Amino acid sequence: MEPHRIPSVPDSMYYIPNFISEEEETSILNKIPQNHWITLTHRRLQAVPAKLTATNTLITSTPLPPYLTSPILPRFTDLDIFSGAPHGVNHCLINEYLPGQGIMPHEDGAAYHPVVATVSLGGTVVLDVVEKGCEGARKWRILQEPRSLLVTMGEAYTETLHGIQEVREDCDLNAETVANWGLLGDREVFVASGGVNERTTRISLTYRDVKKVSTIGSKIFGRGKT
Ligand SMILES: O=C(O)CCC(=O)C(=O)O
Repeated sequence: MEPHRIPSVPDSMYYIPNFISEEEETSILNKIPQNHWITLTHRRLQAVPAKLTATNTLITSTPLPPYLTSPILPRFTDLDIFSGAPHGVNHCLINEYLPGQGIMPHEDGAAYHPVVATVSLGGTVVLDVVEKGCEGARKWRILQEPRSLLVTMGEAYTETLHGIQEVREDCDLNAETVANWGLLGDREVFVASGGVNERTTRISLTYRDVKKVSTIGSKIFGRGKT
């Protein structure tokens, strides 16, 4: 992963452009079930295989569906991304953002093993990362291109917040303002546009390992239904 490390951010964030191909991106987008969306005020989402409970437990007997695992999870294994996680990867949040939509700065927290891997589909977006707490905290901008992978772990996971501004354009994108500029797949797009990214619909797949897992509840619910 060393060649993919984003310089200047806390240890460790990694960016890999073209992690999946255009064909793989289209195939995943076509397989996302359209009747499972939960609509929030500023985006819509699907928690797969299930939402966590109030005690941050994943209650399920269903693994991630094949369209979310192949070809992505074997590539995580090749890169050793979740090698220290108790269950490997057992959860994926699918977020959809229309132009002008975003997500408030937040941390992913202790419910998960402290590694998150995000695959971007569709549009390009800037993820804002900010040090927790103190005034005058350091900030970074991470540009996420379609089909890219962003991995956050270690201090970057525990000591920073991340969010996406609710704007229709990301502006002022250049080598000085974008932390992963040198790692981008196609910088020329942003040079040609004068440093502007016009937002289009973006879907992100955020893969994690939920620490607390139970299959008991789902077995009881399953039996109850039959
Ligand atoms: O869409 C993204 O890249 C960020 C998603 C996110 O922050 C989250 O799922 O917690």
